[in-house]
Amino acid sequence: MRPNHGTTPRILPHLLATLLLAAVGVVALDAAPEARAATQAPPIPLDRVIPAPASVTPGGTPYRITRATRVRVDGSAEARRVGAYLAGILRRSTGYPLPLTGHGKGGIRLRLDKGDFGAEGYRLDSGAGGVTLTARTPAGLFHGVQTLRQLLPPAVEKKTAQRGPWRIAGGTVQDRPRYAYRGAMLDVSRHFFTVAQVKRYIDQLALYKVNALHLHLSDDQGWRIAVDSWPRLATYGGANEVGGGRGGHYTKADYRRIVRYAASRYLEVVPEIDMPGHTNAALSSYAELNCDGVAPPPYTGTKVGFSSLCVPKKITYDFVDDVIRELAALTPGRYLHIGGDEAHSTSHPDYVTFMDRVQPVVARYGKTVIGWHQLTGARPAQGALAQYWGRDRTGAAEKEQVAKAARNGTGLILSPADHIYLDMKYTNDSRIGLTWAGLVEVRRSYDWNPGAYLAGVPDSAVRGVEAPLWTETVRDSADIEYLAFPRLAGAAELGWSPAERLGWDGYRARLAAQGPRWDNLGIRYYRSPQVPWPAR
Ligand code: NGO
Repeated sequence: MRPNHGTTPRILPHLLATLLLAAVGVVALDAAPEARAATQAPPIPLDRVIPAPASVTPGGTPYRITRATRVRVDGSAEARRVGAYLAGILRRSTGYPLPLTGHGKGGIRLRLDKGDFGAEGYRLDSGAGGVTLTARTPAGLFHGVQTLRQLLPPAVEKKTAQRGPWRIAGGTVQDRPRYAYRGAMLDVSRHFFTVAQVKRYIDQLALYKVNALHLHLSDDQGWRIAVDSWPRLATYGGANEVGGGRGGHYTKADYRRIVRYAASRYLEVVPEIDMPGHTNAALSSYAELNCDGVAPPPYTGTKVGFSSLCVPKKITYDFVDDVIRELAALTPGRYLHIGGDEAHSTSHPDYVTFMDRVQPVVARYGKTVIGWHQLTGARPAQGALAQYWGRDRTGAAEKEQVAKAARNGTGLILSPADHIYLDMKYTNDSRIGLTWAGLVEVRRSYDWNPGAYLAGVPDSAVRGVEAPLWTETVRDSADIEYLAFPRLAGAAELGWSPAERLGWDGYRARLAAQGPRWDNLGIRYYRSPQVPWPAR
């Protein structure tokens, strides 16, 4: 046996050589892309982002992420979580370690600052020395992170290590939303979607700075949320869906998981219990809720307007109180949506009575009412929001009723059905979707201005935009993605970007650039012929 001390000197040169080679290897690996980059396309321009940023000042040297880059976060634990989220995305696709640190110079920096950024705005500064995101809130940093993602090559969205170079164009983006409410609705009643499917959609919404997830939790076909004081709502009323499938419901723990996940992506969950119509699932679960005391059978078709809670009965309000109390307790968000659409089986006086009794219950449990715009035909409570779902050709009287309420202080969320109902077919050939509001191709879904959409509505009344996805024909995530993408991106831009940044020609080019990102994220989108998608 050789003495141990003799081994070291002989091995050292080898070790050194190996280390040197490795170092050279690393340098070579990193230098190659740089050489390529010099002769290749410049980095993605700062304004090729959806939603279009409020203001962009290009210029200066791009920043390049390398193996040595650190993600520096000074600020709260929450800001650090946003930094960790960004590093998590970048580590997978770059293969770089990207450690999270609190100090040092350069690199990718996330900082909180008291400046004038608004509740969700941010600034992105990029130059040879680093990229800095600055915001007043972690939500602002998070939205800035989404912009940063879109400024890196689409390969950044892959789950395994890809070749760079990872460059971000030089300059400054200053950005903040036009509207505070930028929502997407998912109807989990017509078809039920699991927590995992909802989380997947939340991640997709977050890409475009959507900040509200409205869950349509009850309808004729299914009751989807556990209510302890009325357990059959979920166990019996939740056991169906359109077409006769098994349905399902969220336990309170499930629902909390959704709320928590949404919050981690800076979305607020807006739960909806649709009343007094669209209530067959509840009426079939409890006979005593019916005026005649007879429970109707479960319903798995797609008709609307045939069910109503029994407005004169006292038990109706015990039921409403219990449901709203339990749901409000589960909901950290500000809003509780009470539906109110298509109450065709409720007389008008009953409808008004019902809304007069139910809106104060929402307030009592600390929430703000949202209702579909038919609520404006009753007496919207102080501070309530009405969600407009009419069409271009909705009658003048109905539009004026909504506009008048808006002038009297009711805020509006705009969801015009012939523009941003994501469940409308794109063309006659679309494999799923409805057509009652018309065929809605990508251009039609995008080409309208929320600020000028309803005549006679003061600017300040428009609180935002929401893209609803009703699910009569939607069964799984592939179906969700086919209808939501690309139209959802346009709805998000209408909610975020200032009016002067909107415009189909610019949008369509930016939209095309999203295609390869969606491919890398596994989003199965509709390749509309109206959009110049790059070849796959
Ligand atoms: C309408 C109706 C829903 C349907 C949807 C289908 C509203 C607010 N109520 O929108 O029950 O599912 O159309 O597009």
